[in-house]
Amino acid sequence: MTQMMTYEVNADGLVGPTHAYGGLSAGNLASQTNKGEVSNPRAAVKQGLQKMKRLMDWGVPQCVLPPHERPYIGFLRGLGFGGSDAQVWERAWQSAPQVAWAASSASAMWAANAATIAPSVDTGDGKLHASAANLLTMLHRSLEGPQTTRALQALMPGDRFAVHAPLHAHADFADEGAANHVRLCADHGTPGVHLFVYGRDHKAWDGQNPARQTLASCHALATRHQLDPERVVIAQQSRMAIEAGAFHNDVVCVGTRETLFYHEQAFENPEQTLAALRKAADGLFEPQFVAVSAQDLSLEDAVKSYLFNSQLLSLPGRDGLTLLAPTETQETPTAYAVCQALVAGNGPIRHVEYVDVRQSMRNGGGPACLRLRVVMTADELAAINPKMRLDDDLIATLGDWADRHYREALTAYDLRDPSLITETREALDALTQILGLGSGFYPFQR
Ligand code: SUG
Repeated sequence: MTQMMTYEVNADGLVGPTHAYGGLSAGNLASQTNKGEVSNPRAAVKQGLQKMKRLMDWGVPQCVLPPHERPYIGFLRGLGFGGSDAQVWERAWQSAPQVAWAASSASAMWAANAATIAPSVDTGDGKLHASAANLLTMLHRSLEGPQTTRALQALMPGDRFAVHAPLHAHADFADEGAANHVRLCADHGTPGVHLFVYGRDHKAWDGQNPARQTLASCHALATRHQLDPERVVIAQQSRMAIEAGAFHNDVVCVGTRETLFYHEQAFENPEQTLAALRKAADGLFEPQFVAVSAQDLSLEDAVKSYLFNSQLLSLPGRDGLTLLAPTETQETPTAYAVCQALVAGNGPIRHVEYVDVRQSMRNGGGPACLRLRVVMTADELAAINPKMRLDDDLIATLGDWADRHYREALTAYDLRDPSLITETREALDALTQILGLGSGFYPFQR
């Protein structure tokens, strides 16, 4: 039997025009440290595009997910702010600045939190399943789910895709998407093992930093995606990692194909987790575990360098896996030493390259946060919205679009400027055409 070509498609979130440093995420050290800094939206969107181009040039099918409508005036109206759009905006800033900050956040750029994906080879009904995340824990992120669902439907139209709305909006089902999920497999097109990682169960959480992903949501995702229970592993993230600033598991762990690359303090019960993965992979493949010890890299340096928030890629024409790490990894001596050792050794990770996504990193979003991986067969890939797939023309068009519509710098004061409302809507209207998103894609267009 000839096996159909299958691809690990990457869909990156396009950084929105209101990219800013609001200090909105408790437990995310970069977000807290850089609160109030001046941001550079144009540089940010360009850094993202450069990264996407790098993957595209490596032969990875690369798609783009549109930013959401921000400032989100409709959300503020729902909270009772009235008058013209400009008045709504001004009143929100006056009486509830934290809510106004949330309504302006460009956080949908972190596509690893957009959804959890199950490739069709793994699902009971043979469809590719995608569940938009509810992101309930942080106010600014809780606004994303419905628009993300629309974006995923625009990317993956038709019956072969099952795009689900976010899980029920209750704290027990708090879900942060693929940032807490890893799929391992022999080859993208063969059946895989799904590792779901949760921070807390239904009991009260007594940690300092919020644990965002729940056990119940992991179960619910595995069930609605019709995964084989024998190929599912649900593991607890270590409390220590969360308290050290790993607000998502992808800050301390990344995996692809047979390989899981992780910090030894990533899981609450590491031996149990590895044994469960071995068992779930039995008969499919031999998992390769690449652990980094706390002695070689403290959790503190793991969080500072974002080593594990790299993209781990199996690239056409290259032996072994390639790690695309943030520049901060190169600049953190301990993390850089780990990378040097990987390349010098004969483990599964043979290449390490670096990418500058500093604008995103200052909010705690590394290379892996910016992308959602969607394993697709050739037929599925042929069925996606072609206008959301990156090629050199689209890169150039989006670069021009950003030059036209994005500000070079944005301060907290600039965010309050009511002209930002029209400015961002013009940008998104133009983008709707470029990406073929259909009519009424954004709330303000309806
Ligand atoms: O949810 N930062 C995001 C970063 C998300 C990173 N994603 C992954 N690890 N996959 C978050 O904490 C900060 C926004 C601000 O402070 O303005 C923020 O939302």
